[in-house]
Amino acid sequence: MISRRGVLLGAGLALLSSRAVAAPSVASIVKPLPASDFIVHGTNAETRWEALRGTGGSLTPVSKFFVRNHTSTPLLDASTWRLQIHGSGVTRPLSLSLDVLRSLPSCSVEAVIECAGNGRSFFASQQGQSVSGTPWQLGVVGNARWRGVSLGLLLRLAGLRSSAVDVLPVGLDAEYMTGGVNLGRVRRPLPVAKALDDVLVAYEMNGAPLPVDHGFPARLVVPGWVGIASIKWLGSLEVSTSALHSPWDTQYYRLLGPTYPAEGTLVTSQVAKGAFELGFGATLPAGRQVLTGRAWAPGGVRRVEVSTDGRSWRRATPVTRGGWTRWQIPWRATPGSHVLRVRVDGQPDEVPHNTQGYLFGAVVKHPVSVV
Ligand SMILES: Nc1nc2c(c(=O)[nH]1)N[C@H]1C(S)=C(S)[C@@H](COP(=O)(O)O)O[C@H]1N2
Ligand SMILES: [Mo]
Repeated sequence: MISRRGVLLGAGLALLSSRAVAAPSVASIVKPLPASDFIVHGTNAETRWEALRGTGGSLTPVSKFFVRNHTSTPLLDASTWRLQIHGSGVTRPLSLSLDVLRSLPSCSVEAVIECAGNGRSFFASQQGQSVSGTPWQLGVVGNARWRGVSLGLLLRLAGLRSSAVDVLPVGLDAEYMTGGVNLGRVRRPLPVAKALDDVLVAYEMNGAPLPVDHGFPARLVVPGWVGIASIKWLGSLEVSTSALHSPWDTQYYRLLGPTYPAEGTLVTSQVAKGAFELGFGATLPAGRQVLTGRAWAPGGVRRVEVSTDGRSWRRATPVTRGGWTRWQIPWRATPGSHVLRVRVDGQPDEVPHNTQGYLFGAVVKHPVSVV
């Protein structure tokens, strides 16, 4: 006999699955994730490069910006939200409301945020190496204009001690469970030297309040560093006169492998990369055309070269500069299969293996067919 409860449950599941078809978003991410713009991996969504081809300017529109969530986007109440700055490294602990944060002198920066695992799938497909983690292609990177308050200013307002060494930003999303272990809130120490350099506590993205999936009401933006440094849904900053640690600097974000020291090398800066505004395996019409793409490197891009014949390289022309460089190059495409490559600031053909597949900085082979 089927119980009433069972029937209700069945009806509920049917409703859920029809909703899932109608709304192309995953539960952990709030914004829509149309298949034309994103490839969804679990709680995360990577941007399709071909979806950026038609966009103007150099910024990634919020609607196409990748989302990397360890758990789910939390819906925080801006009226009760506070940013706590505390710890042995400050003399005047602060608790700042969003209104107070917004009333402080602001600055804006155009900067790329990129996941340390961007390009991870190419360790396997190009180098035959197995790595753990989400097999991203090249789409966990985006460029936005961020507005907020300089972290250096906030630390000085809190009475930063000259003996302070580390800042630990903590996110207000749920605690992260993996393999049955609770690693606690997403957090990752940042050296005071970087915190005082160019880091922002951002409350705006591309001229509008920070969207919920990208850290509303405020997040860190740590230019040039791996995405995990840019903690979203920022709740507190512990400032300490002794070194701080979390699983995000002791267990993750270390380069471990045959060419690295036994304890691994901590991942901080990103590496130069480039991508075509084309899908992998895209079909293009034969004849004269213009290939377009983008290039990015922590200190800015110096040289973008493209190969369309598997042998020679030609310089691409920069079109816009900023957090990243949009570039273009003409190509006379002949029918058949081709491998396109873009090389930024002399990227190598291969990179040393690391077990967690971070910083894939080698030139990526991009197959296309021309008809
Ligand atoms: N609180 C919190 N901050 C976080 C994360 C997270 O899951 N929780 N993910 C980090 C990682 S790994 C990356 S790559 C970037 C992604 O930023 P985005 O989702 O705005 O693109 O946020 C970082 N900040
Ligand atoms: Mo990331």
